[in-house]
Amino acid sequence: MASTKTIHCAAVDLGATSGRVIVGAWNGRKLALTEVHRFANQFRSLGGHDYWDLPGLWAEITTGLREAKRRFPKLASVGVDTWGVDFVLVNDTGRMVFPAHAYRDARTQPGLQRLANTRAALERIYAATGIPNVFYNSSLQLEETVARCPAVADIATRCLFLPDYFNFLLSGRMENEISFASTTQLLDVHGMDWSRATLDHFHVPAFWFTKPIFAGTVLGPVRDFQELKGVKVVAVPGHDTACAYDAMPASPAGGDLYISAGTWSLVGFESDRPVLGHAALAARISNERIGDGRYRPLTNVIGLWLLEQTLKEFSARPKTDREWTKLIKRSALLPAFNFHLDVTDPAFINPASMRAAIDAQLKQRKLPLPKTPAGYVRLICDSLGQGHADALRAFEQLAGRKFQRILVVGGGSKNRLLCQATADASGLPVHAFTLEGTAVGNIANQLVGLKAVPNLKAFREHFSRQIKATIYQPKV
Ligand code: LFR
Repeated sequence: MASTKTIHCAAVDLGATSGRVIVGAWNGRKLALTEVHRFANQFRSLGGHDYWDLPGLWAEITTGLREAKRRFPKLASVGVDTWGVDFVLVNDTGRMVFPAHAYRDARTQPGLQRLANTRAALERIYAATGIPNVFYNSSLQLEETVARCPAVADIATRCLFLPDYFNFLLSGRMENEISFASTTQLLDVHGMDWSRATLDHFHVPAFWFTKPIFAGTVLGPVRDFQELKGVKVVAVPGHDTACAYDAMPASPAGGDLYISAGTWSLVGFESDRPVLGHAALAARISNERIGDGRYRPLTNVIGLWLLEQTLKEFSARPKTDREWTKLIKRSALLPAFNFHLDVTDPAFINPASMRAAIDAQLKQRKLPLPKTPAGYVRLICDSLGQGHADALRAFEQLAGRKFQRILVVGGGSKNRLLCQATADASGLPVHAFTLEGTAVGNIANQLVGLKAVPNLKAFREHFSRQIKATIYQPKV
């Protein structure tokens, strides 16, 4: 039975370039969102390494939660999600004993190469974890940390991934949550616990982890925070992409491919089974988990990072939504290039200049360079659309599925050039939902944890009725 009382839940949603605190008001049928706080996020370099500013993030989270409580005094709960893979090493009292590195730090490059060159190990690890060899994997990060700073194995007793760490600061409970655990390349793809063989391979101490909990677990009340007395901390899917997928107004019949389009484009679907084997490894399919332990096989396409980093270099870059729309309009009027960028180029991961990295690839391929910001936007959006379509084809072939629609949420849903390019390259209609999908999924899981909604399926049914898509039909 739907409750008639309105319930307020706060989603803390941290992305690599921005964070927000959004309050959802659920009246038993509809969800209304209010953004109460938004802030920029970035990693900073020190002595050649990249780090997150955790005290700064915590200050923003607490500011946002105070504001949430001030505006919604009956605030029932809070849930935290962040980008994947990054972690904090702590001791028994929860004290941070090692600085939190940012996943784009180049320290994992030697480990990445080593594994790439060891075919047998690579295949064994993929068979065990369902996660391909990607530069940001927590496995490679932890391997480097333990190898370069061996004393850490003595002083750290626990590895908390970022949402786990913020959940701990809020509730006092140290847990590892399953969706986030699945991004690490350390979880057993066939079970719900860590892969001992993989931990051993990377020399990562097994005692740093506990068996992951499922999303929806109520961790307890907020502690040490007078203003938030009585607010419950609910473990939501800690991985932002898992939250975004949970918000998808998917057809219950299946047949929808999902894209969470933000800093990265995460192209994937929901499944009861992982997609494994040689071809899946070659196609870089990541078998990440939904908060209930089921699978969301996905491919990570470089995403709007490419666009944001390129435009940063033009003084005339758009700053407001209106300026963005104008630039996209101008780009859409340009003739399409008769080539695409190779969006899998590792040079795009963290270059000093993205524009120079793009130009270098084009020069090397003896292709002409775009002349204006609009030209870069056109080339980037068309290339990302092609990257989305390539991922779709790999899934259709490897998972034996046929997709009927592509659902897009996240910042990229507002980019009509990107959505149209995706429709054209894939030959499928793209349904774009301009909503904070990640926050919606975060809140939906809190509602299930609080038993205000029986399950995510029921939430989706209500929510699908509430939102409208902009539909892009394929032109070619
Ligand atoms: C998106 C995301 C991706 C993950 C990447 C790195 O924000 O979480 O899913 O692959 O960031 O963690």
